[in-house]
Amino acid sequence: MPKKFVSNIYYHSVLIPRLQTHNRQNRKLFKMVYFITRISKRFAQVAINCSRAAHQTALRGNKLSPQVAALTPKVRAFVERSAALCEPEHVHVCDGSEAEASALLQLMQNQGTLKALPKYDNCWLARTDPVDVARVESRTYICSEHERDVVPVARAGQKSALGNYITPPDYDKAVAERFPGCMRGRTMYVIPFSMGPVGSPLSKIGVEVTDSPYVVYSMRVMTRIGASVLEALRKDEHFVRCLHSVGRSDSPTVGWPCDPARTIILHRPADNEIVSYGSGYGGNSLLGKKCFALRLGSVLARREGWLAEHMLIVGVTDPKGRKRYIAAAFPSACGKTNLAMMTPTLPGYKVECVGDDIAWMKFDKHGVLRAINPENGFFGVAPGTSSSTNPIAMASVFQNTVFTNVAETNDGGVWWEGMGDAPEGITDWKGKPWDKTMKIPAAHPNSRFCTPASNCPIIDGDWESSEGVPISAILLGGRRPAGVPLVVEARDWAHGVFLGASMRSEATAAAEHASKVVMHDPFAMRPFFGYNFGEYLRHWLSMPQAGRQMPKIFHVNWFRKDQQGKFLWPGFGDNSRVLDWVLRRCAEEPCHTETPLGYVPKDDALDTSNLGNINMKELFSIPKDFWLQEANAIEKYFKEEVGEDLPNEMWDQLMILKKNIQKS
Ligand code: GTP
Ligand code: SPV
Ligand code: MN
Repeated sequence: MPKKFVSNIYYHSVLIPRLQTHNRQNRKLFKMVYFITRISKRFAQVAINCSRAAHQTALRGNKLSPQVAALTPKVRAFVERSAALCEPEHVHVCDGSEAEASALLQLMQNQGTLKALPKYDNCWLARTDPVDVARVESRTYICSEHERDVVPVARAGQKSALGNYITPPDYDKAVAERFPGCMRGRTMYVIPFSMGPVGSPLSKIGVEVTDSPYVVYSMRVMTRIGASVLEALRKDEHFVRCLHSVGRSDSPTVGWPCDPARTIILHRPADNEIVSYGSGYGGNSLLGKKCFALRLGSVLARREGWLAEHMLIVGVTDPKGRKRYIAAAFPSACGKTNLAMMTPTLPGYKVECVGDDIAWMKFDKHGVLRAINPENGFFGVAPGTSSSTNPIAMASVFQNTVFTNVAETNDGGVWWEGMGDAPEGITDWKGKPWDKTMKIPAAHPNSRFCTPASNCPIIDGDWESSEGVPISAILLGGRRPAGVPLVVEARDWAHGVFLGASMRSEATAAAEHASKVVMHDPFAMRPFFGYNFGEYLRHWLSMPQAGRQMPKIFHVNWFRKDQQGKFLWPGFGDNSRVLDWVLRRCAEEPCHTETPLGYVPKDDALDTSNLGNINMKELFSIPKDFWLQEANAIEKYFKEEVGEDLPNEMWDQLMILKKNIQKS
């Protein structure tokens, strides 16, 4: 069956033959002229421009496929411009149908991008080029007229830890150096996608053009794509333009073309534009996720008075049947997916999942903070996921899932570190035979599953509600092996914003950082700010307004270790014990006590029944020396990275912290 659709996509529903002929003629002309370039570089540039202009002319008028011609004017203009620039062989507008999905799967198997995992139902394994395995923060840029729009004044003209600025001319140059002709011989897919349920007032639309069928297939899992989105665009043609190419390198990996040496990820918020070249993996290429939902999203959110955050959303029902929703910001690979799908160990508790990575939140007219998950699937870290740590994820991922860079078993299944005992006959993520005596991991630490949210057995009944779910509490947290207590409640909103601003966490494999250093990662947004962090804090500080019910803010740390390097807290399902305390605090139960850092559970207020021996004293200790150093590190960070752009409230909070520690 798929063959028919493959041919449909690749030979019929594309640019009409006349255009192809035109292309060939253009190319001959281009080649001829290129020969002459040896004589004059300048002459060549003129020729390239002519060739491109001819291509553009060919793409205009009635020479396009009916699919492209049927697009709304702005989408069509974007597609035409992208095609003229990238010179694909074909253009295919995605309708999101099952037939299209089957055709993509067939094509990717033929090309060696995917292989079937016969042990499961409609599951697939992709192996990337071994250098294209994580987000590349060092090559991710935000463009604006003024540097200060993007990074705080303290780092003007220098490298900032809070974002990379690129000037408009350099942005244009980066595009011009990479994109012309980059899709030759390939199909350019046009993916109309909605972040959030199609039609929700909180949702936003994007159109991604890409030459990667893997990206198309992943986008149909992670977002809502296709005909319904095109329909929505007929009513309102606002959309974010997303241009993506895996690029071309001199020695492409079979099945995984990419161009790591020239990879670049660009954002121009003022023009609602994202451009990504050279990588096919994760946040680099699934442009709805970090690029749109967070970097552009944070800019839109500030403009329109809402919040676009790197947060999971869960519904928690207590034994009395009271349900509240919690949002939580943890840096990449620090436990969002796990908390979002948690199986509580506390009897009578129920957790339901709304989202595991991104929250778009807005106060409604009753003053309630409402959140939607703009995504439609989970792009979750595989290693460490097991039936003991995250049985819900394990129940979700063995159908309709694409696994990338996990290890393969000889019965057509998958394996990763932490899943359980390694069976015999494993092939590692690079496709090499592997056994447990080897010192290298079988699955890449940032290997992932890409699975539809609807697979999740505990998906919340309101997860697609168009008004969003009401948020009672916001958790912030990171990997802090030392010094930071299990849970601390902020004394008030400004203190909560300070807890977010001063967050730090051990580096993880989700980005290209080499070691496990503890890095500042304010609000878990460090790699995802779309604008000046000082302004971001000001935006958060502006949230409390008359008539609004402000959520309580907490800082949590599941990762504190003892002297022997063992986790002091069992984590995972036992984090429900912390949620229990959080919910009781939301109900204003006086189960807290004051410390220099904020409120913590008073003696015995944290339910540790049946947990065995937990060193609560160490888990909640606030070592004076550590905190003096921490406060100094925060001060240094604020001064060196933010400077004058830091709101005064944050300096005030730092002074309170210092004073409290000194007194302790
Ligand atoms: P991204 O998808 O990169 O944003 O990551 P994430 O924040 O969703 O992290 P995820 O839930 O996938 O967890 C990442 C790693 O942290 C996995 O190896 C988990 O097993 C581990 N982890 C999650 N929760 C806990 C916990 O409560 N305690 C401990 N010790 N480890 C945890
Ligand atoms: C993260 O790094 O936070 C991820 C993976 O969720 S990626 O989509 O690659 O950004
Ligand atoms: Mn996750």
